[in-house]
Amino acid sequence: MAQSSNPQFFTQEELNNLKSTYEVGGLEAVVSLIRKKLQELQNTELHIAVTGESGGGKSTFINTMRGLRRKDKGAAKTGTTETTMKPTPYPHPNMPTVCFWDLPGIGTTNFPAGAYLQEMNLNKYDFFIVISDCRFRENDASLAEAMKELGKKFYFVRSKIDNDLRALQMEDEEFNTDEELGKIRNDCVDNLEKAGISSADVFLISNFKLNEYDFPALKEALEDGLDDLKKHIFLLSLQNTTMEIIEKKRVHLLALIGIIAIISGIVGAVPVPGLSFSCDVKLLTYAIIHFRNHLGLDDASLQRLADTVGKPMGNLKAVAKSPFMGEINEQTVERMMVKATSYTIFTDVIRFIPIIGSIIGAISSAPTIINFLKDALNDLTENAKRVVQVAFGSH
Ligand SMILES: Nc1nc2c(ncn2[C@@H]2O[C@H](COP(=O)(O)OP(=O)(O)O)[C@@H](O)[C@H]2O)c(=O)[nH]1
Ligand SMILES: [Mg+2]
Repeated sequence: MAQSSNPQFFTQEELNNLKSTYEVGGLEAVVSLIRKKLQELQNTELHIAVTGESGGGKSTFINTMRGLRRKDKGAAKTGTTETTMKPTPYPHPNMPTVCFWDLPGIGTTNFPAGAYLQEMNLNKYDFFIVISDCRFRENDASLAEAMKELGKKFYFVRSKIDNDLRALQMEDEEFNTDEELGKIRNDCVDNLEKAGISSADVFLISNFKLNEYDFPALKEALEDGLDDLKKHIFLLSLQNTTMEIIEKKRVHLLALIGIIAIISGIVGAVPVPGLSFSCDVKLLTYAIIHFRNHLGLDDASLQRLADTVGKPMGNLKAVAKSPFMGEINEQTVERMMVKATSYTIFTDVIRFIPIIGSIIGAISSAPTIINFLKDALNDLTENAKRVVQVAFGSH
């Protein structure tokens, strides 16, 4: 499947179809295709399987990836010894279509891979993460082999790196962190090779250090391994821990604006007082709330981030202030629309989907809608960046 750093909601085939539909049936005809795409995006699911020996850090990893701590509602219980082999789903709190599955001990000594794999519906998972806090064993490798046969991606994660480094520190104050990490990595790779998996990517992480060691690289690799719609929802599900993540989210949401402008400029449109065109205020309201939630600016996400970094939520909220952070409903959006100015330059919005450009050109309200949503998105992005600065900054 084609990989790209830019979001591409439409395949080339769909774009061609859009083009010919537009040429024959005009705006009305393409709207249903575009709606369908939006629906498809909403229905897209991502299932991430997390497996490995008991105690390796699966449950903690699943919580960390969802921005949860062990005491939070919906958190996976940590530090327990599994007695069940039933896969347990843990949906993302903000994006329930992204679901992590705890698959305890598949491929471990107690449950040899071969027989067990047969019984489980492993095909439904998009990729597999094998977590270990020590060496990867033969069973991890046989699991990987089975995944390869199914055509599934898998990633090896070596957890609890913070413990390894702490132990080294106690033994010897003078050590080179990179060198030591290199040794651990090589040891993992060697073990996997011995078990028959060559040139595996191993990510060294601490579940408690979100921006350290290979955690950022792991998130990037997981994202790179996904195609467009799944990539989109995975990215939006990530907790805002770095500026890069926020910037990527912005680009993905920006690409949605063209699609929203087409639908809200044509379907179910209501006239906005003071403006010379009609638009679907409901859809715009929905879009802004959607942007806000996925940029981690709703109260629940802010609270989770505050808890993650151990700072009062008030400190984070204090820097997230703008009209788009206030009450958003159809009335407030309508009022804001009236104040919005209309430009005609919005090439960055349509850059991702060239054919959409000519469709947008035929909608009189599109420039205003696009600009309005772009302003909202940029404003919210700035808020999100300020929040992350406070969360991970030294004050
Ligand atoms: N220091 C450290 N402890 C961890 C890390 N990940 C998990 N743990 C701890 O290891 C223990 C087992 O983790 P858990 O997630 O329950 O493992 P599971 O059995 O694979 O689900 C718990 O006490 C966790 O707090 C990590 O990255 N660093
Ligand atoms: Mg567990």
